[in-house]
Amino acid sequence: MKSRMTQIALALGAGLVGAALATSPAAAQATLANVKQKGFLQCGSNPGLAGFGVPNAQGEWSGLDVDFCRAIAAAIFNDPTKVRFIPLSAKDRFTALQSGEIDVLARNSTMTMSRDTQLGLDFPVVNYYDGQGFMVRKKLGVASAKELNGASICTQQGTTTELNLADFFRGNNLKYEVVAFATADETFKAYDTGRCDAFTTDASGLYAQRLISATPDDHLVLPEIISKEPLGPSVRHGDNQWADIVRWVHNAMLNAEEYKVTKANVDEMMKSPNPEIKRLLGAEGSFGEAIGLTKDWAYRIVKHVGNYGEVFDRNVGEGSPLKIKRGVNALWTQGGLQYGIPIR
Ligand SMILES: N[C@@H](CCC(=O)N[C@@H](CS)C(=O)NCC(=O)O)C(=O)O
Repeated sequence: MKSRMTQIALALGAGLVGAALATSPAAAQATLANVKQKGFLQCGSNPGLAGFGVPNAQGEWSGLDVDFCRAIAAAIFNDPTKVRFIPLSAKDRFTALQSGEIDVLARNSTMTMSRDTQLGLDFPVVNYYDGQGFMVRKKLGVASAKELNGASICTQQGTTTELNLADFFRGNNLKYEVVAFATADETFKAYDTGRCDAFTTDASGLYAQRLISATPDDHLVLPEIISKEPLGPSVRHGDNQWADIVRWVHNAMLNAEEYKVTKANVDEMMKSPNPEIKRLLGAEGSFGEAIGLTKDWAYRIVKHVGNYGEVFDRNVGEGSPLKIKRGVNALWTQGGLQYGIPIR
């Protein structure tokens, strides 16, 4: 049977959508012009994942992915509030991007080859390196995912999680029963109320869901990370200028962290003699104009939103309830994988 994702792609003729965008110059450069004309960015967001994307009771959104969209808005409009967050389920997210309902999808979405090449989409950067893990109740008496033979496992539909789960159990010759739901809320509630022996999702999601458990101390995260989940924003294939903007927004935030340019000191840093900082902040060169923006595009990002480290810390790191370590998301200078491409 064809996967749900392939069915969506075929149903929409996603390959054709991508090809049409790639060959029509008007459509190819349409997103930035369209966003400027609307006066705001439409950002496809997670409706309920603490640390990545979630609105509070007042309708104010927060999260690493939410801040990524604010950074794009800051770069374009010098105003991080010029964003509308569109809540999207895992199942509907790529269709919303293909159909033009949103300008960018920033919703803890794993870049995979089929998503990048068969859905008419592109993933310009990875803003969070993740991997899939398992959570169980301590009283189940299991210390490794390999002891889950015969277990029932709660997971979410339309995700890589479902597919990795099948690979892991098949690869280890274990039996399991999958219990899949449409939303994270339903999935975790089902597990939390005893419907499943285990709950599986991206490790970041395990941290986030544990926070809302009725009894957080009753649960244990198992040591295995069974997949690579490079999470990143995506755009429609064919609009290279828009993909460039998304790519360079992330790189600007990484370079700002590397050169210690922060929300608090960015004005001071405008006077820095360091040529890397001069190019980043637009004191030298015209890198912003080359992507359809202004000279001070990266200054605006850091001034309004902060550098990557600041955004990581307040949403998912030590400054947040999740307290996730930088780990592989540390800068390359600290032994991590986040490596800002040079602005020159
Ligand atoms: N990274 C995986 C999983 C993404 C995903 O949607 N995860 C769930 C579980 S943490 C989620 O964010 N759900 C939030 C919701 O639907 O409210 C993917 O791209 O397929």
